[in-house]
Amino acid sequence: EKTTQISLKHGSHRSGKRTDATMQRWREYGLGQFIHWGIYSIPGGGWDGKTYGGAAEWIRSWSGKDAPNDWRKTYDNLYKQFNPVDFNANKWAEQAKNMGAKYVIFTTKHHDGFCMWPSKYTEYTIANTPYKKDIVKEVVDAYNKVGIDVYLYFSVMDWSHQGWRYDIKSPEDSIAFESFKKFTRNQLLELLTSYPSAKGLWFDGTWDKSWVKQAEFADELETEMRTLRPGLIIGSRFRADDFGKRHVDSNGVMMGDYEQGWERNLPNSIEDVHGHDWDCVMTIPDNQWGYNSHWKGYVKTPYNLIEMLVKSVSLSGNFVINFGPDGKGNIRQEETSIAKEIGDWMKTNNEAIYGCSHADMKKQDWGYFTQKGRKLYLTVFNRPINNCLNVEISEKGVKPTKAYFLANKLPVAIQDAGKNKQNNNLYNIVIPAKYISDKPFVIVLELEESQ
Ligand code: JFZ
Repeated sequence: EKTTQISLKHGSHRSGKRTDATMQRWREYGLGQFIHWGIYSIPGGGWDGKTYGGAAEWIRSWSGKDAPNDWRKTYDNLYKQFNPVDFNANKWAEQAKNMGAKYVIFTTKHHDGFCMWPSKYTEYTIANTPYKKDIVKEVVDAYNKVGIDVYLYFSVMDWSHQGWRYDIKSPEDSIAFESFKKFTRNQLLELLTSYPSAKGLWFDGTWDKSWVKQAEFADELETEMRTLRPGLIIGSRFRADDFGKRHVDSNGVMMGDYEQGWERNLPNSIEDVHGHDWDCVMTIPDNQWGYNSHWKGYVKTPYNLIEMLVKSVSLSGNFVINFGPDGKGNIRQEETSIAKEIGDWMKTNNEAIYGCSHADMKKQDWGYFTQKGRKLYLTVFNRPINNCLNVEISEKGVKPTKAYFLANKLPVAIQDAGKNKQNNNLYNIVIPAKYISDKPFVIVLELEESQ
């Protein structure tokens, strides 16, 4: 713990979690969907018969070594053929809803700078493609219609803007970057004004020195956006403090409303979370966000993803699964079937997810605890040979009152497992031997009121 506080003009402006209803709604989502869709979805990780191993949405940056010389020029003209004839925002929204997602994060602009909305601050937008229509609007409207909250992904780094710099080393860089800052502010205010139902912004591409040096500008812009849209939710990845410290300021206090650092990575214990709100964004293959026609390596199964979801909620976080539609607007078969399987599981078990959070219980090897009020949810991934789920109740003197399967409310026996030196609140929840399941399942354990 730090005892002396460094004086910061542009550090965090709050300690502890947000307490308002809008943020509480975010906290209760449990499951979200990420969509990476843009010009990179046309080549889909390959070009001229070559496939590339890196993340497909980064393909423009690989010109040089093994890509054709004019690749960047080719890439920058791809928008002239962007015409996703199969795109149907309502169909995507329906699929997300059936999967059980409560929020979606949609790429309005990735690192290449192509805008999926008709921004008036650049020509490089959807308005100048054969498709013409405002895709951000279609997505926002369709998802809102089925009750899913929308968050706008926005990359600050923009390879298409002549003022973008990785660092500022000369007066020329400085002048160029000033024009870029103005452009960025314009675009963000434009997005917030054009899509007022969007609940928040998901920032990316903020790691370069040029941006890290803009503590004052970014802080003021954040305030301006929050004033324009009270309740707006912004993660920890937007700005740096006076000393260039990101996510968490020089006094160790998180900047933004939730920790955005859990990218393809999960905390392992509640200590890892440091009392922050957080979400984890996860790809289905190893590291592909945009469409890649040739998924290589291990592809996560619905079982893997459900375990990550339950683990996230057990540590009071949200879990967000990425989808990368192709250049025509189709969600690939692999993703569709994963969404369906997760949705089937969620239909039976979502009570263990929505509105649930960390339970103050000793972690057990059979799976994860989540909690809402006096109900504990035991999601079982590793069924013990003896069918006994060990439970230690941390709250002194509190007894479990009943246990039952979430799926059908059939009762499950609670066996007093005695006491040991550390704890006299040990129980076995006994799974009936004849109960067979090929999927993770949930047992509800109700507790007495606190003493
Ligand atoms: C970024 C992007 O570069 C990538 O294309 C994708 O959009 C992803 C969601 O975000 O990649 C990141 C961002 C953050 C970290 C790593 C890769 N991080 O915090 O470790």
